[in-house]
Amino acid sequence: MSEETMNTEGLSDAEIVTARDIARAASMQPKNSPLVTHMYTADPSAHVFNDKIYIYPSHDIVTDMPMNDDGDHFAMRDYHVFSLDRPFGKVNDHGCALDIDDVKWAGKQMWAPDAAEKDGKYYLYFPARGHDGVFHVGVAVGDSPEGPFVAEETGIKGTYSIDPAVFQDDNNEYYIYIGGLWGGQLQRWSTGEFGEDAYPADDEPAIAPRVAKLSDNMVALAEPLREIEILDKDGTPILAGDLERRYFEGPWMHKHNGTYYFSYSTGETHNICYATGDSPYGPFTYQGPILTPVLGWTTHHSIAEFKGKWYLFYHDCQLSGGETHLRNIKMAELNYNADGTIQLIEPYYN
Ligand code: FUB
Repeated sequence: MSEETMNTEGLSDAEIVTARDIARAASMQPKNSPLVTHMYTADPSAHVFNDKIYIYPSHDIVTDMPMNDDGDHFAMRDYHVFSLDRPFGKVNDHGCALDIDDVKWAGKQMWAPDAAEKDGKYYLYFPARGHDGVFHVGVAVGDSPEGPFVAEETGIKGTYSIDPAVFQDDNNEYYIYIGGLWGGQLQRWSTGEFGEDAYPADDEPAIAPRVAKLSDNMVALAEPLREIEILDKDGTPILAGDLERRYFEGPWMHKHNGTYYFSYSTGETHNICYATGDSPYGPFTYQGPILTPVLGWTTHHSIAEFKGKWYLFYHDCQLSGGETHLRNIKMAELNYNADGTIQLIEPYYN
C-alpha cells in the first residue's frame, strides 16, 4: 500500500505514519547502522563518563496496547545501560539497570531517561506514569554509570510530564529540562496544576518546555520549574501553529564554545532542531534543524563530545521495518560551522 492509496480515515497519526513507514522501510538507505540489535532501544541520552561513551535509552517492547496519539503503545518497563569505548565501536549491554517493579510510585510507561554524575554517584532520571495515570519524573541512584540504580520512594516533587534531560554546566550546577506534548501531558499543566488539555491558538506562543536547577543532592529540584522561551530571530516567540519549529518533546542541552544549545523534537513534523542562548534558562533563538525526519513517528536525540569530536545520538525504526514503537538507537558525527551553527544531518541516502 503506497502513501497515496492509504485510507487514513479514523486512524491515529501514529497508525498513519507506521503504515507509511512499513511501506517505505525497504527502500530507505540508512547512512548509519543500529548500535544495538538484540533488543529495541530508543531515546538515547549519551554522556561520557570515565573515558567511555554511556548511552541511557528507552527499552522498547512488543505490546498489545493500542496504537494511539497518547502513545499507549510505548509500554516500556525497564532500562538497560550501554557503553562504547570508542565511537561506532563495540556496544556493551550492562543489563537491566532499573525495572518498574522496583519503582514504587510508577504504574507504567518508563519513557525517555537521562543520567548524570556528581561526586562519584550516578543518577538515572526517568519519567513514568504514576498509579493515577499522571506522568512525573523520578530519579534512581547508583555507584556506577552502568547501574544498577535504586529508585527514590516518590517521583521528584514539583516535576511533571516527560523526557528529563540533565545538563551539567561548567560551574558544576545541574539543570533538568522536561516536557512533552500529547501523551506527555505538558499541555495539561498550563495553570501549574494538572488539568484538562489546554492548547494555545495557532497565533499564540507555543507551549514552552520547562527547566529548573537541581538541588545539591541531585534528587530534588532547587527551584520550581520555569518556562523556557524559544524565540524567532526577530525576538518574537515561536507560535503554536508553527509546527515545523515549535517545541514538542525530547529536550537536550549542550554547551559549545560558551553558547548554550537547546535542541528538541517538533513532534508531528518529525524534525530535531535547535535554538541558542547565553544562559541555561534561555531565552533561546531558533537556529534551524539538526536532523531531518527518520523512519518512525518519533524522533529523539542527544549530543555529546568525545575526545574533541561531537556526536548526535538518535533513533529510527530500521530494525523493526518501520514499526513506530519498536526503535533502534544510532549515532552520527555532528559538525559545527565556523559561526557556531550546526551542519544538518540527513540520516538516509537520497
Ligand atoms: O519513548 C517514548 C516517547 O517517545 C519519548 O518519551 C518521546 O520523546 C518519544 O521518543
